Amino acid sequence: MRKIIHIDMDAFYASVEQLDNPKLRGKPVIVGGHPNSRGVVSTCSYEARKYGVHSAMSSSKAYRLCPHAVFVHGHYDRYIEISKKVQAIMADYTSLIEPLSLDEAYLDVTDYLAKGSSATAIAEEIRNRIAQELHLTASAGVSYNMFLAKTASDIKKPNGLTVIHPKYAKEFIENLPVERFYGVGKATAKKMYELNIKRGMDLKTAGLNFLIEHFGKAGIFYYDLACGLDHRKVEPYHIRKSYGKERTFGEDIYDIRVICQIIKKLSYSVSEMLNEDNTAGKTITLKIKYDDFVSITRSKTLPEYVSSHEIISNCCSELLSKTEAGKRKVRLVGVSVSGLKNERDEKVEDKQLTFTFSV
Ligand code: TTP
Ligand code: MG
Repeated sequence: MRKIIHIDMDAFYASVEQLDNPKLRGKPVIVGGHPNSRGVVSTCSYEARKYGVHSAMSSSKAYRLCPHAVFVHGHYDRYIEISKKVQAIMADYTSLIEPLSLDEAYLDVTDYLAKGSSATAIAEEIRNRIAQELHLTASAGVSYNMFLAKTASDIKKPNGLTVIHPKYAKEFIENLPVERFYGVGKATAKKMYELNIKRGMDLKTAGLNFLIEHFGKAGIFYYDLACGLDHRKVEPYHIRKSYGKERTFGEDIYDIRVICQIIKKLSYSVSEMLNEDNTAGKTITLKIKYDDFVSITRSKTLPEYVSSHEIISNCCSELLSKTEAGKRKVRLVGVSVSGLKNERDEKVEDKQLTFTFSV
């Protein structure tokens, strides 16, 4: 049986802000857009969570819920710096580390356990070192697969460790609400509830065929999870799927010429990113978010790999005509390139830099 650890830093961006500015410690801190901007909350300290503030909430709502909170803009370079230090600590225990974002990683320690040691002891040691060396806290989950380790790390947040022993996994999964299952988003959870599937045990009772019938291929995955099986491996090499950039406007835009200008700029940045990594892609995608927050994407796949900003930009302008931009107000435009070549060559360091910052 494998030994998997999932480590997730607590209120990561907000904790780094509190570390760097002692005046913020013990206070509700909100990292993200300014309260009277149209920005969103990236994250907030646990002191602010008591008021109901959470990630992805609009900053104006966060302000209404917690007017005495301190709003700060993110210091992204600093988060990257700390993230590297956290990963350096983890690297002392295994080379099988798969970072999911700046503040979160899976570790497979199966083949790295010293005699008499345990995955739990390693997880505890990593948490202690993060506390002592970096003055930050992390939560950890330990189990025999990735799904259970990640689910476990959330249970005693902040600053906690949870072990899901194989002996107790069956009972744990049976009682787990479907929305906590890996890959089950809001829409899928709603559909499951409509089918009277509320917990792990209901997924198992529904059976493989029923789940495939209603959820397609994903049904197989859900069924396996419900049976305590997750065959995913901790992959130290991240395969990057796309390069993209997007921009939200201060004011909703009608004028198609302005949107074309923005597309040009975004295409330029995306092209630069592709060239820096010496890669190119075949599929160009334009994303538009209208003023009612509905997002759509339009894509085109070219016969050749491209990285040129002109081609990307021209292609997006063409895709723009397939949207309702100009007839409806637009609040966000995004450009991305996927279907990349050299996909398998990318290293872990690249992954860290691709984590998008949602401020
Ligand atoms: P999370 O681990 O989801 O959140 P967290 O570390 O702030 O809090 P928790 O204690 O619950 O783990 O995300 C890690 C960082 O990623 C977070 O500090 C900020 C950033 N982030 C965003 O920028 N936007 C988002 O919507 C989310 C969820 C996270
Ligand atoms: Mg976190």
